[in-house]
Amino acid sequence: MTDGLFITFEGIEGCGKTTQIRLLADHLRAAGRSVVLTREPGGTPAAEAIRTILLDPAHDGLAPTTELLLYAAARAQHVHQVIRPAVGAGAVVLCDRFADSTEAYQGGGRALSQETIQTLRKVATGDTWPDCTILLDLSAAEGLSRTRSRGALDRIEGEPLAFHERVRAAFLDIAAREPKRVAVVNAAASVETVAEAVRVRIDALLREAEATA
Ligand code: Z5A
Repeated sequence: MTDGLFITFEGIEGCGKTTQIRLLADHLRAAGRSVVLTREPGGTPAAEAIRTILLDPAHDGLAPTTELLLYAAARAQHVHQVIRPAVGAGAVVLCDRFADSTEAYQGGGRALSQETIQTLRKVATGDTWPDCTILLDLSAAEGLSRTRSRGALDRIEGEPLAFHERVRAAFLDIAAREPKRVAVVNAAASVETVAEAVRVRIDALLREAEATA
């Protein structure tokens, strides 16, 4: 049994991750691949319970360090229970957000120390790391206008525009630092144009993985 692939989708809220991850899952399944679709925070019953705490606007007094620890705890369980076993069994794992979100939101948005964030990342993920990350890049104003038209905001969506602009800048910094892993896709384009850009990138990655297997 050869290992599968671990692919993450990242970006500010409203950038279209949920839409695109489903379209890619359909494309890969139609090509006969075994696909596991999952998300963070969440993906297991315990991690989904942590998600409820994290996104509940009633917890508006949550300290940034508490938030960071909860995201890390949810991730540790998710990696242990879902991601690592699925990749080991040969599946393509598509994950809506992963550790780059912590660097962008808790690092860029909340200004927590990079050293603490990276230390916790290693504790939570061990040697599990994405083979490829699709960064759906969109202006914070456009992303917020897409999500705000949906109605009630969660605890993080309710942060001001400047917070979301810092998050976007932090994502772009990661992409500049790791251009081989992170593909930046213009998320302001139509759903179909974005989906085609994602498919081209992932199909190339799968061909590459097969050639080296
Ligand atoms: N978070 C964190 O702080 N630290 C961490 O370590 C992790 C997460 C892992 C999770 O919320 C929150 O946790 C998130 C970051 C934080 N912050 N917030 N808020 P979530 O999972 O509930 O929310 P989200 O990840 O931000 O997703 P979202 O708001 O649901 O957006 P999306 O999945 O990226 O987009 P979408 O649902 O596919 O599309 C949004 C709308 O835009 C929808 O009406 C679509 O029809 C529309 N759309 C999609 N694509 C297009 C295009 N191309 N053109 C026009 N309209 C479009």
